[in-house]
Amino acid sequence: MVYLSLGSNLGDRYRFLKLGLDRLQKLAIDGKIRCSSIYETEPWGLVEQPNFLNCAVELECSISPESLLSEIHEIEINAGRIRGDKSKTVRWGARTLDIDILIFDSRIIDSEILTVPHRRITGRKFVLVPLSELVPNLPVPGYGKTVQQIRDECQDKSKLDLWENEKHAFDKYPEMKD
Ligand code: A4P
Ligand code: MG
Repeated sequence: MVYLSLGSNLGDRYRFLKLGLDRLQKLAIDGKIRCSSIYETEPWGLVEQPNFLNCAVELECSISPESLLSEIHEIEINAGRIRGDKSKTVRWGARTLDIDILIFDSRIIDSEILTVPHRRITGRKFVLVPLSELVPNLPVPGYGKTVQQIRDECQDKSKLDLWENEKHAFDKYPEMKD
């Protein structure tokens, strides 16, 4: 079981999230994903940029974490994201679609290209609030705490609200919320 975080703060943010969800659904073993509510969130890190839409997703997949990372990069590129050219990209800056691997089974990975659980998972409400909707009692590998415990202890004060158009969000994915 894999848990991902999706974020967008450029252009038609909801369309980019849906594009990501569509592509992730194709990667899932049974063609199903479970998605949290969508939240409108204040930018974390680099604050002078537009608000994000964020959500978390659960899926079961049979590929390796490294292959999943390549698939994710391809999905991001498909969503028009520019990557790799440092003159055009800014760390923590605005993006059409960002997908991060939060948790991959009980794996703990710290390689040059991949850190799992995500190295900033404990400091970000925009990740922990949606994720705790899906799996509050899941222990986060290597932390000895559940998602909900980490969320409750998180000091991040950035503002986060259910997205006002959230009620329309899952017209296309009625099965996805539970
Ligand atoms: N990488 C290592 N571990 C992972 C992982 N677990 N999942 C590597 C995904 N990628 C991982 O990422 C840089 C490299 O990290 C990848 O190529 C991969 O090999 P990137 O997406 O190219 O760069 P980035 O996203 O600009 O940097 P970074 O440090 O990953 O930023 P974050 O942590 O993704 O933060 N505020 C709000 N409210 N909502 C947001 O969604 N997002 C960010 C981006 C900042 N502020 C935000 C939000
Ligand atoms: Mg990222």
